Amino acid sequence: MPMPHRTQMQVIKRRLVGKEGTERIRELRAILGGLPDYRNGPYADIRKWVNAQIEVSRMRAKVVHRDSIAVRREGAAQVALVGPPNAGKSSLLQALSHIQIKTGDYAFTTVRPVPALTRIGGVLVQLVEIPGLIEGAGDDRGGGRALLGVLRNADAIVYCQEAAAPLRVLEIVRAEVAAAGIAKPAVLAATKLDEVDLDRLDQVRRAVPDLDVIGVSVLDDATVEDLRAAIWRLTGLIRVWLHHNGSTDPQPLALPAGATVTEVAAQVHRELAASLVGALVWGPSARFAGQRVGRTHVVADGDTVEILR
Ligand SMILES: Nc1nc2c(ncn2[C@@H]2O[C@H](COP(=O)(O)OP(=O)(O)O)[C@@H](O)[C@H]2O)c(=O)[nH]1
Ligand SMILES: [Mg+2]
Repeated sequence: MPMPHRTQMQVIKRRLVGKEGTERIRELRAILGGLPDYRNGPYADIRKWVNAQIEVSRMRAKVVHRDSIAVRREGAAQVALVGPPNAGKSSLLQALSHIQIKTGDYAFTTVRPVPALTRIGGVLVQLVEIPGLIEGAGDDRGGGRALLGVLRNADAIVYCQEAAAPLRVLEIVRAEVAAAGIAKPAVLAATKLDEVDLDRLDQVRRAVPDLDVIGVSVLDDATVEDLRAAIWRLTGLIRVWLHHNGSTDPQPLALPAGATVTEVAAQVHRELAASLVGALVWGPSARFAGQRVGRTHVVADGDTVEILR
C-alpha cells in the first residue's frame, strides 16, 4: 500500500505536467495552500520541495525574460544609445550604420534594444539603441530593468537628447542609470541640432559640464562624423596594423590601450602569442621605424607590427 505522502507527491507532479512559467508558479502556490502545515516529517519535506520548485520556476522566468532582450555582442566594443523617446536615437543609429530602421514621431516606436554594426576607422563597433529608458526603470517600469541590464553589458554610453529639450529630461535618465550602479564612459549627443540656434549648444555645454557634448543633426554628415569620432574615443581602444609576408593588412586590429605585442599576437591566434619571441614595430610606439622589440613592448594607436617567432 503506497504511503499517503508518496501518493500526494505523485498527484503534485501530475498537476505540474506541461505547466511552465507563471502558470507553473500559480499551480505550485495552489498546491502549497492545500498542504497540511506540518513542521516535520514527509509533509514538511513536500512543502520544502514545492517551495524550491517555486524558486526555480521564478529564476527560470527571469532568465528567459532577460535572454529575450539580451543583445549578442559583436565587434570590438558595444556602445549604447540611451535617451528619452523621440530623442533621435534610431535616426542616429541609421545615420551611423547605414541600416534601415523604422523611426516615428511618437513615443515608444522602438520597444526592444536594436543593435547595429558601424565601422569606425576600420574597426567594427556595435551600437545598441536602448528604447526610451524612462523614470522608474529601476522599479521595472516599462520593462526598464531588462533595459538597464543591456546597459550594464555595454562598454560605453551615448546619451541622446534633443538640443532644444529641457535638460531635466537628461537628468532623469542619468539618475536612473546611476541608481542602477552603472558607471560607463559617456558623452552627450545633443540631437536635432538643425532645429536650434548655435548658442543653444553652448548653453547645453555649460549645463552639463561633466559630459563631452557633441551637437549632431542627421541632416549634417560632418556632425555625424564628429559623433563617430567621439564614440571611438569612448571605447578607449587603439588600432594596430598587422604586417606579415611583406604586406600590411588593410583592416586594423582593435586593442585596449596599454596592450603589449603579445596581446596583438593573441588576437591573431592564441598559439602565436605563445610562440612569439618579439616584433618589429613602425609608428608612434617605436623609437625608429622597424624597431625590434620584446614580448612585453606596449603598442600605441597607429602602430604597425610584424610578429617575430
Ligand atoms: N530635424 C531633425 N529631426 C530629426 C533628427 N533626428 C531625428 N529626427 C526626427 O525625430 C523623430 C524621432 O526620431 P527617432 O530616431 O525615431 O527617435 P528615437 O525615439 O530616439 O529613436 C523622427 O521624426 C525623426 O525624423 C535630426 O537630426 N533633425
Ligand atoms: Mg527609436
